[in-house]
Amino acid sequence: MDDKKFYITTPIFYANAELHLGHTYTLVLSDVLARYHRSIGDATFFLTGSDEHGDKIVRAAQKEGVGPQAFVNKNVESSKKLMEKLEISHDFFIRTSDKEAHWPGAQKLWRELEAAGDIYKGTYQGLYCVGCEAFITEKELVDGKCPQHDTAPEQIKEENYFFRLSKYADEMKRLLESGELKITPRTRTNEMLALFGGEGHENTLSDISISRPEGAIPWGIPVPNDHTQLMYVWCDALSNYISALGYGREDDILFKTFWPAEVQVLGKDILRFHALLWPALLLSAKLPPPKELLVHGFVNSGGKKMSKSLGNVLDPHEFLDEYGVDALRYYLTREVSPTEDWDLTREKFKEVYNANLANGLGNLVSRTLKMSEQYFAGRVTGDMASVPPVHTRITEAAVLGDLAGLTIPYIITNEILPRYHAHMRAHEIHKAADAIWDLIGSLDQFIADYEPFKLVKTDKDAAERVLWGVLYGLHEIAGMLTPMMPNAAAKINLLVSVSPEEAGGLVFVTKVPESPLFMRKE
Ligand code: ME8
Repeated sequence: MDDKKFYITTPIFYANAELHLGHTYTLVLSDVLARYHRSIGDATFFLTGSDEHGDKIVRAAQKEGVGPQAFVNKNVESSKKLMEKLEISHDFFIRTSDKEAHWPGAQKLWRELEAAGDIYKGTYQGLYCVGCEAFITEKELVDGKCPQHDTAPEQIKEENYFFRLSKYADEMKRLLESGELKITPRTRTNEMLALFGGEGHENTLSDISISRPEGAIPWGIPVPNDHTQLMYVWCDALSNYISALGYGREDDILFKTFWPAEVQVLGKDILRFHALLWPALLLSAKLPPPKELLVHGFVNSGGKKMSKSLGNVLDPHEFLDEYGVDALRYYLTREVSPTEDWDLTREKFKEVYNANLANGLGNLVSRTLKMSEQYFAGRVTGDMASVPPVHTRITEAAVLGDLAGLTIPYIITNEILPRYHAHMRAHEIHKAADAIWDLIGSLDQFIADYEPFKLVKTDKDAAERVLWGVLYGLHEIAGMLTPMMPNAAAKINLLVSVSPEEAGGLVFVTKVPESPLFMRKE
């Protein structure tokens, strides 16, 4: 990975309804990575946005009895509000209906494909799933329905422009096999490679239709030089990743700086478009493909993919309002595996909140700060060398193993931080978070070993050395928490500030919070 720049994108979400917990997951995962890369000094650009054209939008708008533009405006407004509440730190929000920011790039991409000889006119006859905004084959149907949307596709016959996807089959296969276009997790690469034709047709991809007659979907970007046709919504949508950087506009400095993307985050539902169509469009336009696609699993609800069309969505606002942004970001970062499917229940959320936030982190912060205030008037002086070693073998933090004889600063420097950074760089944010909670466990253990609340009566200096070790740990925890829980991290930093001491040590100046960081939920 190029350490100097970091361009990360989320899919642009359909502006046909409010965002639910599935989208929230993509946003939080991407935001943690963007914030992490900013924190290590990478020039970072984080893009998200909304996909506003196509059948699906037009039909949803009609249902509400408003025009498509007014309809998407309303949904975009609420998406942006949600993102604000979630503390998503995107640098730009691209909208495909934006004629200035997006259309020039989308149309330039089209012209490049044309110039490469990769666009031709043909007739499409077959099935179309409006939910997917994609042509679908008989083979893919389950009981005559699209398995993702549980709806029957429509039969259509139209005159369209086609893109010569077949021409890029060899090169695409090479990109995937060599890892030049990396897909995380690796198993998804194999899934994509399996799509390159069947037996006896080893290296084929079929050409695909990339426009629709204006009459069929009267809401989209006109094909350059043929206004009877509109760009197919996926072709329009995928180009957002470069149009947002200024591709096709006069000022394309961001494009020149940031493309290709280091990571494009997406759910497994739209991998094909990103692993096959998108790189082929880029190759045709003589642009490099993204470096990595980070593909996550589904958030399920009642055992099925959470989705607007299935009507089983959980509203992120519910969790934000009841537990706060830190708790939701915590859950999405640490309690789920990015590559698998998972089911969210309110019970599990509460249980984890109480165990790891109200008790784990919250309790450690509050008792440490109380001791600091009570015994040392909120000023604890010390240095790394004087922190005593952990006594007990830490059995709970299995990954850390036997820590007896090691000091907290040693454990942080040699165990916790290297693990944290390695996992963040590998986009394993749940494992990076585990490293933080292992440290929380170690600090709890360290307090249990020395009982500073008793020690202070017999040896105040020794108690100060112990407390200094815990505060040092909390300070490091705040640093590591910043990408995943920026708000909680900022609060801890306000409560535990550092000022250098002349003797080469550090003084932790602490305050007792007015209310607990995480109130226990009964
Ligand atoms: O597909 N679990 O938009 P979309 C996890 N506009 N992630 C989920 C999810 C779930 N249950 N539901 C949605 C589109 N997502 C196109 C994308 S990009 C050029 C165009 C997340 O609103 C996940 O990231 O249907 C998934 O890939 C994306 O939202 C689909 O959002």
